[in-house]
Amino acid sequence: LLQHILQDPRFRTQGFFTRSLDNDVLLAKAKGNTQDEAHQKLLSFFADTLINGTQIQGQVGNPESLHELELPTVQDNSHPGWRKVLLADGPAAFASEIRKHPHILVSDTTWRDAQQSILATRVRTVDLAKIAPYTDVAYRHAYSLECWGGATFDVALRFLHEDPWERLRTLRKLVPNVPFQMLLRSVSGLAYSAVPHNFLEFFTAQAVKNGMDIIRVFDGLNDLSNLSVAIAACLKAGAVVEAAILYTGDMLDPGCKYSLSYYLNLIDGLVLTGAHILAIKSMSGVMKPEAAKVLVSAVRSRYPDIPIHVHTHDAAGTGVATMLACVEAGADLMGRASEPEVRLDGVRAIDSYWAQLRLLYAGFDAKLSGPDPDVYLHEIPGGQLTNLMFQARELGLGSQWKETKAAFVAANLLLGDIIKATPTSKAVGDLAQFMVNSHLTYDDVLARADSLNFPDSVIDYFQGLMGQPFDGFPEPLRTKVLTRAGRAGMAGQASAQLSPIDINQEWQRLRAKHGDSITETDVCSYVMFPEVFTQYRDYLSRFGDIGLIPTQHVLAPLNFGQEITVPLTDGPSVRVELIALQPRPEGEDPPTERTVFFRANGEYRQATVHDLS
Ligand code: 3PY
Ligand code: ZN
Repeated sequence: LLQHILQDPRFRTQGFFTRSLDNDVLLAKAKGNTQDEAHQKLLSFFADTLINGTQIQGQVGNPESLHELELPTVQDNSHPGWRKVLLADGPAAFASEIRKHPHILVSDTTWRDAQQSILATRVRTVDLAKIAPYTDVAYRHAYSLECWGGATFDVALRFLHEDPWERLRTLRKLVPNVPFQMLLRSVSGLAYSAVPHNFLEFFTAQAVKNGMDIIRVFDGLNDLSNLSVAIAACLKAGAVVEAAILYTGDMLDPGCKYSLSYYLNLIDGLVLTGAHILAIKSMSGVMKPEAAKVLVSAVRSRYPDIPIHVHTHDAAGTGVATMLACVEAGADLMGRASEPEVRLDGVRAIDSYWAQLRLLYAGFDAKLSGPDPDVYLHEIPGGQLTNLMFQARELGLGSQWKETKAAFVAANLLLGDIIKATPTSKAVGDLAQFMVNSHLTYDDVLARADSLNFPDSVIDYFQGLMGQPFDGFPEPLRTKVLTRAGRAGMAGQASAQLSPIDINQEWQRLRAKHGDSITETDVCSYVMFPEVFTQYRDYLSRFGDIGLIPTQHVLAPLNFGQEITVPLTDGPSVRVELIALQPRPEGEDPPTERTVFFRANGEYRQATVHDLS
């Protein structure tokens, strides 16, 4: 077949006998045809996926179904949606209407926390966009759709090769009626340690401008000064602000340092910031029903007017019981438990879409076999739990997961038995993996701290870039780690101590490097994730925008002889058929170059890629 193609006169006249993928793109560029250039990048993408496997890193095994996802039928819903109230009356009135509302309200986390905790945050925008209009109708009564922030931003750029801002804008257009909610890692923004204050203000303003409604602000150490600074930025940006406390340990255990009075003190401070809503976030799912009842009742009686939003995970299997306890204790309603107004028919229809999607993304599914009360011991947050399990499984060592969990417990104690949510949970996780890989025990770390090369996140934590633990850093470990790293510890709020970023200058610099298409939201991505953003732009120049390619053709190679139609972001869709693959040259091991032959819109084309398989 290959011979046949090579002899085809039409193929020869295309003139694509260039050697490498980059040359193919250059050639198309030289011809001054941007559409041709876009097609060439697309073919390079399919060629690379065929030879080297999916470009969405982290897939273990194959999708369990490659069928087109079936969409539900549209339902009616006469409810106007809470976003109308917000747009008409503003955040404060919105919060007060929420509080007065006689029914419990629901926040759906499928697009953010659920896919982060179950599918390694790999769900692509195109698949969210498909179900978005139905979600806007079926969830019309919902308080919010949590859809952004947390790991979604980083993973979109790093692994999905797509722009998280474009996701926000796309979904916003498709969901005009239900409020959108995001997470903010207090003064870290969406990054892993503090960002300068002026940038935090710029970023949160951009988030609102691009369609965000509600920002839940949490801090990986429950550091009130961090929280206050971040909340002020979000209020200035015009968002509805949820101030969150992170629930850790077992509040009713007298030995636990995170006691009821610890949380109530924190909440007193948060109320003073002017945040519209209080959130209790049990990111690992360790808040037991009885503790939840005590905590929510105490907050409710102290602050009768402020809405309370509870978030938990079902890691130990007690999530539902905890939620019911919170409702009974007065979370987010007028004092009497009342059923939410959820449209079950609509929700069920959407659920069937997600069940199919889960098969498509099966290679990223953490495949939790059921609840595991071990979480009460290790307290690993939901998103991180599956991430660490996944990594342990990828290493293929049966005992690795058990060891990682034990090391996580030891690492948490070494860092001071801290609150654990991004970025502090990452510091604990990185230290745990470092201990497993280097066969270090708790005592080894303490004894050899002056000579160990600790992970960067651990050094950032000890430096004070993630805030201050409420009972101080453990010594002498902190001093030893910082001395070894040549850094000085910071006291007080970190983002105020960082030099402001000249946002215009960054913008000009990025334009000089990547061209005039760079926008202010690109600047935000770059500031928080400089390397990842640069890699993303390099990816675009090699493979183009892959955002609209159907996921079944992104997670699995094309079949020979099957013609598919691929929509492109700029320009009309293109018909692509995979025709032939050059065999690996005899005797040559990878890396080598191989050419793949296609028909695109009826014309023979080729793309040459490095075989790294
Ligand atoms: C994140 O920041 O990614 C979280 O999920 C925190 O719970
Ligand atoms: Zn969560």
